[in-house]
Amino acid sequence: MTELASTDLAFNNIIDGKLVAASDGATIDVLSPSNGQVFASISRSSQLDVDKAVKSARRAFESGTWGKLTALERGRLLMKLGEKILENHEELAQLEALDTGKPMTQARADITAAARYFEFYGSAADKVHGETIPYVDGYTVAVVPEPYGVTGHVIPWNYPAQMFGRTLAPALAMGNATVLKPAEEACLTPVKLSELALEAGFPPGAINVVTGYGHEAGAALSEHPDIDFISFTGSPDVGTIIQCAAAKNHIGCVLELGGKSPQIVFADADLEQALPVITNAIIQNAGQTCSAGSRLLVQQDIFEQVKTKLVARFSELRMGSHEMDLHCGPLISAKQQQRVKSFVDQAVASGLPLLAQAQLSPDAPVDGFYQPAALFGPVPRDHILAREEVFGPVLVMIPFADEADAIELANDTDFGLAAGVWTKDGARQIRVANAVRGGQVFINNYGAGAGIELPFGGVKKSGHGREKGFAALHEFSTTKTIVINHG
Ligand code: TAP
Repeated sequence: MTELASTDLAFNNIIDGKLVAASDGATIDVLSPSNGQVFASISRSSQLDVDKAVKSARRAFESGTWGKLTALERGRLLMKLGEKILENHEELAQLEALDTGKPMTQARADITAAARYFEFYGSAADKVHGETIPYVDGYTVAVVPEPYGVTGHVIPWNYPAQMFGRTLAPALAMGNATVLKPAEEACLTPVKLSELALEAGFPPGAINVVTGYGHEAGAALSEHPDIDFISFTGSPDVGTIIQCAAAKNHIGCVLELGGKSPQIVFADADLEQALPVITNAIIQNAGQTCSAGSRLLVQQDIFEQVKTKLVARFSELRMGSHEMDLHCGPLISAKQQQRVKSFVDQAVASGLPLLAQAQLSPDAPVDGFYQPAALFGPVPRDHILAREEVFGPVLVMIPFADEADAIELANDTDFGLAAGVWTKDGARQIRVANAVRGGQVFINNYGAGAGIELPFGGVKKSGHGREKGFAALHEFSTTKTIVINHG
């Protein structure tokens, strides 16, 4: 991979195996969240650029270069890309941290995960088999998995490298040709990863990347009449737009739209085990994680005890630039920082107890988008802070009476992505896991979002469909039923 300088970087689209600027040469400045300074630029793609990318994907799919490869051949290419990511691990991690502001430790973990997606789906590509169905005498019926064709992918800014792997690897493993529109705030590693894919031997058109604004390039991609399926991760509002666009083209979509995930702590929980995990689940990536454990439901018998311990933890949290590698980095943008700050300010103004906040390191650059992690509690169940996705490092504590109350409270939300349950009672573990509505439930642990092998997605306003695990291979493919009359 070409060496990454830290200043004056210009990132192009990748269309048909070539690095190309936007057709009209338009660009967008890229800011470092750690210091608010411009350090790079990306292409501001238009409908024309998106159309070129979709046409390139269509050619790759229809031609022998990509569409006719065997599953084994595709799998080998994916695994080769996984190797290349690991070979360039540190450079990619530094770019990811610079672009998103996330601490270096988190950025390194993200690049490892990106590689793991290509390892996992590369080795799985030739293990998705069809089935035969016993039918009328004299007939044989085969059900064969098939790629959709051209898949569109719109991803957010919180984990660009991981999202690149999460959404593209299974689609490619199944033989689709892809067009990706990363978020304009953070799209540098997706561009670099696509360059690595070309080095790994992916043919032109298998992976196209068009950068730019959501309402321009993103809308052009999701509305394009020649895509066959679309995957979106981001806000519920844009999820609605994407689903409407998919409906107009009569294509399917998978939507992952965030959450307000509960961590349920019963009185018999092992707090030494639980509290570090619960803290990490809200401060990881400065709370900009769809599966952040943002609602802490605590049995009232131990509420004061948990509160005291968490106040101590939150008071010790430190915040700084990506290079300082502290507990939290900045938020992605001034807009996101203002959004989270306004939630916090309104909560304080409404009289909610702000129990503790993280401290900004005195060495942090002055113009970064920093917003301290905050702990509130007790928070009334109907307060906006208890109900809306803040997408920042804000944890709300809510007391509950007993198991039935905990389940009712956990489900009293528009969302249903993930949940954590902390109790030593085995029967209760199963009862609560069964009763909580969501895509993932963790008992005495919380690795939500992590685990490439584990199907991930939501119910209710958190979206539908599944990525990760073998479920994603089914999500990014369809089936054909072949009925043979042999007399
Ligand atoms: P979104 O607007 O949902 O952005 C997600 C992706 O959709 C980005 O690539 C965005 O592009 C694109 N997009 C925006 N408008 C589009 C359109 N009309 N058609 C097609 N694509 C479009 O999220 P945001 O504005 O960055 O953040 C707002 C809130 O969304 C956050 O505060 C948070 O609550 C939530 N959010 C959730 C998640 C997850 S993982 N669930 C991730 C990010 C944000 P551009 O960014 O380039 O405009």
